[in-house]
Amino acid sequence: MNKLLVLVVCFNLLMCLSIPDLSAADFIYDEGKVPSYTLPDPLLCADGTKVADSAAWKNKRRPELLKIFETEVYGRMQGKPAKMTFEITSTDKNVLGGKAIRKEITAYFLGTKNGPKMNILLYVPNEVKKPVPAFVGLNFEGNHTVAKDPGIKLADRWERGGKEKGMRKMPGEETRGSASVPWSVDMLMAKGYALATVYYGDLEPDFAEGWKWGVRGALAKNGLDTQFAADDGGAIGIWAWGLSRILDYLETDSDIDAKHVAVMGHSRLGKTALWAGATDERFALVISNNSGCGGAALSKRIFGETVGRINTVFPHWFCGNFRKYNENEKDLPVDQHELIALIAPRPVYAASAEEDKWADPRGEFLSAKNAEPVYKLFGLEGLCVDDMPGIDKPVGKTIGYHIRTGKHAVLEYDWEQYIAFADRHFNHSVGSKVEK
Ligand code: GTR
Repeated sequence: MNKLLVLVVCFNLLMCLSIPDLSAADFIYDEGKVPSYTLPDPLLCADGTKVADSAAWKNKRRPELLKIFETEVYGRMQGKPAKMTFEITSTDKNVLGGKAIRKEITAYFLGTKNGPKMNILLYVPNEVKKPVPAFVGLNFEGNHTVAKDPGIKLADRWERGGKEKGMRKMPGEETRGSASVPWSVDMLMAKGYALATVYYGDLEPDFAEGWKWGVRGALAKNGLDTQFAADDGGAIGIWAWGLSRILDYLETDSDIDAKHVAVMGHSRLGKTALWAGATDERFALVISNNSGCGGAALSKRIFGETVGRINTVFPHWFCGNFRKYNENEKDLPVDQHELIALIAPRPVYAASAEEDKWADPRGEFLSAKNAEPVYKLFGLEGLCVDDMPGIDKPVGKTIGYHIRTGKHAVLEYDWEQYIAFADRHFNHSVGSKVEK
C-alpha cells in the first residue's frame, strides 16, 4: 500500500470512530452541571390513565408511544414494498478457512434491476445444525470491509469520508477486511451465529442531501423534487427500514432461524438498530453499542451531545419535527428510555464505553434502568441493579448493560457479551463457553 492510500484508510477509520472536535466548554461533561429534569412516565397514557398490565401496554400505550416517536423523533416508517424481489448473486460453501458459507443477495426494492437496491452479505457457520440464529447489522464502510475474504464483492456506492458528495467509487481492495474487529465474524461463526450485513450507504449516503442518491429519493412520489413533511422519516428511518428488509430476506432462507434474529448497531447505526427493534417486532433481540444521543442516551440530561447539536451537524438523520427540541429538550414529550421500553418484552442490551463521554454512558444506563417498569408488566427482570456497574462488569437479565474500558468503538469484548446474552435468551450454545 502506498503512503497516500494508508492516509486515506486512516482518515476513513477516524471518521468512523472519532468524537467530533468540540470545545468541552460548549457541552456538559460534568455530572454536577446536568440540569434537573423529569422523565416522562412510560406507563402514563395520553388520557391520564396508568397502564396496569401487559395487555394495556400492548394494545393501548405502546401504539400511542410509537406514534409519538414517529411524529416527533425519527419520522414515519414506510412498509415493506409489495414488489420487492431477492436475487442470490453468489454462494460459496467453503470460505473463512472452511468455517462458513458465504452468500451475497441483492434486494431489489421495486422488483426491477435498475431500481433502488441493497447488497446483503450473509455468512452462515458451516459446522452446526441448520437453521441457525443470526445477527443483523448495517456496516459503515462496505460489505468487503467486514472480513478479509477475497470473495466479497466490493461496495460500489458512495464512499464514506470521501470529499465529493454523491456517487463516488469506494477505495477498493485496500480496505478489504478493515472492519474485521467490529464485526468479529470468526467469533460469530465459532459460536454458531449467522451474520447478515449491508453497507448503510446502499440505503442512503450519510450527508444532508444524501437522500437524493438513496432509497428515500427513489421511493418518494415526487422524486428529487420532494419536499419532506415534518414527520417524514430521515436517514435513520430508512437505514432502520433496510434492516427490516434484511430480515424479510432471512425469513426466506432455510439456513436461518428467523425467529431468533438479533439486530445490532454501533453509534449512529446503534440508534438505527434501536429504532428498527422498536418498530419491527420480528427482531427477537436488540443491541445498541455506544449509540448516544438519539439512541440509548437520555436527551433531557443534555450531557455530551445535545438534540440541537445533532440536528445541526446531521440535519438528515431525524424528522423535521425533532428540531423543535433543539436547545429545548425539556419539551420533548418522550425520552429514550421509552424507546427501549418499546422493545419489551424482547431482550435489549445497551453498551457504553468509559471514554465515550460524548455518548453519555450514564444517560445510556439510566435509559435502560427507566425502561424496567415496562418489562415488569411482563414479569421480566431488567438490569437487576440500581446503580451503574463498574467498568467491564456486565449486568442484567432481560435488559443487559455494560460500560467497558476504552473508546467509542465495537471491540471483541463487546461481541463476547452480546453473544453470551443472545445464547442465554435464544437458549443457544455452540463452541467453548464465553464468560457470562
Ligand atoms: C458522531 C455523532 C454521534 C454518533 C457518532 C457516530 O459524530 O455526534 O451521534 O452517532 O458520530 O455515529 O460515529
